[in-house]
Amino acid sequence: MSRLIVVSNRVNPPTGKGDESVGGLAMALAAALREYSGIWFGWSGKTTTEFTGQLNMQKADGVTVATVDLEEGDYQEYYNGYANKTLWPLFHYRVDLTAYDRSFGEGYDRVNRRFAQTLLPLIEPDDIIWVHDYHLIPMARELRRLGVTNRIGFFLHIPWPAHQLVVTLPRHRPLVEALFHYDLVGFQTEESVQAFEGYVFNEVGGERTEDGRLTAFGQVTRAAAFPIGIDAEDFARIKESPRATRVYDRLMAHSVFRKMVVGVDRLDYSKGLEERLIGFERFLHDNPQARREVMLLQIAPISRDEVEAYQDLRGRLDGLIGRINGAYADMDYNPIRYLNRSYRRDELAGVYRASKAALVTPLRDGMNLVAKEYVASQTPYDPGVLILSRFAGAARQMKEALIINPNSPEEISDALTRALNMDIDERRRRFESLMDNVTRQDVTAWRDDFVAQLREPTPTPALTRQD
Ligand code: ADQ
Repeated sequence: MSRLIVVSNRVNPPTGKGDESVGGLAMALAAALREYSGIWFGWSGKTTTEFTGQLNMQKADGVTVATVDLEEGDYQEYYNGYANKTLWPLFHYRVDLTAYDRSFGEGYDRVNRRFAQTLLPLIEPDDIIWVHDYHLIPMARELRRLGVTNRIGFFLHIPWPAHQLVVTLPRHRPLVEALFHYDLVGFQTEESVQAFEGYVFNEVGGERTEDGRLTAFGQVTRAAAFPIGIDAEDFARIKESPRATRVYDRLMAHSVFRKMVVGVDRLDYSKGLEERLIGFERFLHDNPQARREVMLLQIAPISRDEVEAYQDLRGRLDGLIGRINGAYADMDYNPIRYLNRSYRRDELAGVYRASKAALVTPLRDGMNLVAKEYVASQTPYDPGVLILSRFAGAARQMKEALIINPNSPEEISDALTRALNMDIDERRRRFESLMDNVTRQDVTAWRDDFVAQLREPTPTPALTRQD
């Protein structure tokens, strides 16, 4: 069988079987690479004064890892610049935060070119190549320029935005054209596929071929939705682990007579943290009896702290939480517990299980794995309730969650009231349906589906698989 080469900005393989510090996605990709004896290629996370193109090869838990260092200027323009100050905000509908500097785009293209040149000697004729996420959209074009004819697929982990947002980018055409160098382009949702097609048909006069593919720029590609999942089996195991149980017991001991609501997100403006806190404030305001009974545990590890918009958000959150706690706390009660740190997956499973409800309220999100992890951590006899934003890709599949508009404090407040008063039969019914989806569409199904379709020499028409 042909080898698989995974390309992503950061390379993060587990160090061993019981490594609970690594995310579920990294575990799933590492498992695929072990199965197909492949290579994981990307940035080392280190910068040097000058780019050397030197490959660092390592074996980590059965996976061959190949990394390259970046030049400091590359890192600023490609990573902090085009990826995180241009594409990330724009693709999350934040035109107000989008930087349109030309130098960022140049740095982005340069790094993709350098990645392609560094990867080239490792590619064998039968390998299939799977490129991940918005940092690396031009990778296939750069590899093709170097003569690579292998099958190359791309998966976008974040939303593809509406046509009118894409065209605010000064160089939107080359960016979209770059996607046509892939054999398969995967999105999280059917909505993203349609938005992409909307651009292709209306902006550049592209067309659908008879076999369901897309043609534009004199090229052909195939676009389809592959909703990502979590490693549900692994979560079923870790939620029973001694560490998860210890965390659960500790939280329950401190929350007698109190109901805990949880939020877990990277500290990012796309996650709707401010709106969530304002919704929780509204809930406390409207429900005096809840004031000593309900607390929100918000875990938000600091992310992309070199980018100003993230520093600003952090400052605003500190102020907002201070205000709410100042107004509603008592000598032995704090409504919001706020933690800027990371936890292991088994610890998070214990936290989720101890929470009567989860607030997953992004303003935009490709999928949102926390929603799925929360469900997978519940016990069938006393499950908690998931409150989920309609703007998370996950809302397309998780219809039995309480679906809300995160911009509305009233909807958040009402959903909390409903979740915390929901009878056990309704909670079980909703949980069973959600859990069924989380188990069926897990990360292994996602990965195997994508790889199988990428291998296929003659593509079949795009499938619609949202439910
Ligand atoms: P993210 O924006 O990072 O991912 P999400 O899908 O929620 O968002 O994944 C976050 C992951 O980080 C989860 O596995 C979560 O458990 C973990 N995490 C969050 N806070 C943590 C903490 N304090 N400690 C430890 N772990 C923590 C991007 C897209 C999403 C898409 C994923 C996968 O933005 O829309 O679902 O990729 O495709």
